[in-house]
Amino acid sequence: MSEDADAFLTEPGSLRTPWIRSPFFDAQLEAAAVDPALKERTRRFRDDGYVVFERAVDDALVDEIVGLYPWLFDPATRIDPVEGRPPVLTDDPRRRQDAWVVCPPIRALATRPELLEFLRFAYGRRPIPFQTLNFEFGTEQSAHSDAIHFDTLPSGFMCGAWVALEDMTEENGPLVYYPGSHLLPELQLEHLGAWPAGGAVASGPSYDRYTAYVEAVVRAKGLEARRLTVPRGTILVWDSNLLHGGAPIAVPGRTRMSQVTHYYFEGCVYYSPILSSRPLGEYRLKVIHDVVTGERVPHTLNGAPIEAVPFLEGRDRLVRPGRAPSTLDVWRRRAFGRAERFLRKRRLDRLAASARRLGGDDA
Ligand SMILES: O=C(O)CCC(=O)C(=O)O
Repeated sequence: MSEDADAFLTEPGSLRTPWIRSPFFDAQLEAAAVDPALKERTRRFRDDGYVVFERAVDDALVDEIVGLYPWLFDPATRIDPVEGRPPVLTDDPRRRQDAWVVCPPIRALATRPELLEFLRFAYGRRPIPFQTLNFEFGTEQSAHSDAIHFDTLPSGFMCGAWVALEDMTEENGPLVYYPGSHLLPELQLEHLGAWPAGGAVASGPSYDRYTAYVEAVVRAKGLEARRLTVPRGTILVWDSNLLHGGAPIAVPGRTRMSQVTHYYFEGCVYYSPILSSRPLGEYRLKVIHDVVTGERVPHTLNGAPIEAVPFLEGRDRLVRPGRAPSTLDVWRRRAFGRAERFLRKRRLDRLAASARRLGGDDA
């Protein structure tokens, strides 16, 4: 066997996919010298698309976060921007985005070392918590997967962790999730025959088409919906492609305090599929900050630098640094390319080779 083939079989990082999605995962997991409970949990995460850590968060931390809620959700609260950090978004009355910037306990929950260690093991790369969402009430959101909002190049390096900040019951609109749905094809707009909208918000005809698809696929595959009725302090981690949403609030006015953290992984390009066109190579890149360090995270492809060239409607095209051709370059290449083909047809090979060189292609 070649050394390269051997490396694919035995070294988890050889294939640049999340480890849990690698075809070599089972044998490599078997060989890993780690706690059997961690192995079992990781295998279940791969098979089911989610894993639950019951009562994993200490009461004191949950109390601290809940203690912030009256201030955080008071419509009169104004939060000043913090230099070099994302803004805390308060415009949606039902949720607070990136409150980690000003609330240390929310940041502590998003960066729990045990969770980061689990994710590092399952994905084979360092996790980067990049967004927190705090909810006071159930979202009643329709089923969706995070993969339509957040993906990476290479794909799949994303997941979410949902934390109950109070007991979850049938009354307060618990989280709904569909075990195994992460194995459905990972959709991009081209699969729906749709084009990305301009602007930064994932709503409009493309999103409607996406939710119609989800409704249909749940019915066609007979996917079972489970409700997460669990005690406070419980965490559910979902694979980016797991379908989930919020159940209706059965008793109006009942709170359902929860926190979601979204994680990317290092060494990727981070983008929003619903606002991008992958076949055209146009990406709506995400500006992300690592909640652990507070620093901006650069886009790289497996660690190699990538440059974004602004294109249309907030989308960028990606190039390796220094390799973005100017318009003049493109014209030159085209003209000499034509000349090369013309000369080759007439068997003027030496002249054709010169045309190729002058076109900027030495290979
Ligand atoms: O909390 C919920 O009901 C759903 C949250 C959610 O879908 C998300 O944050 O991606």
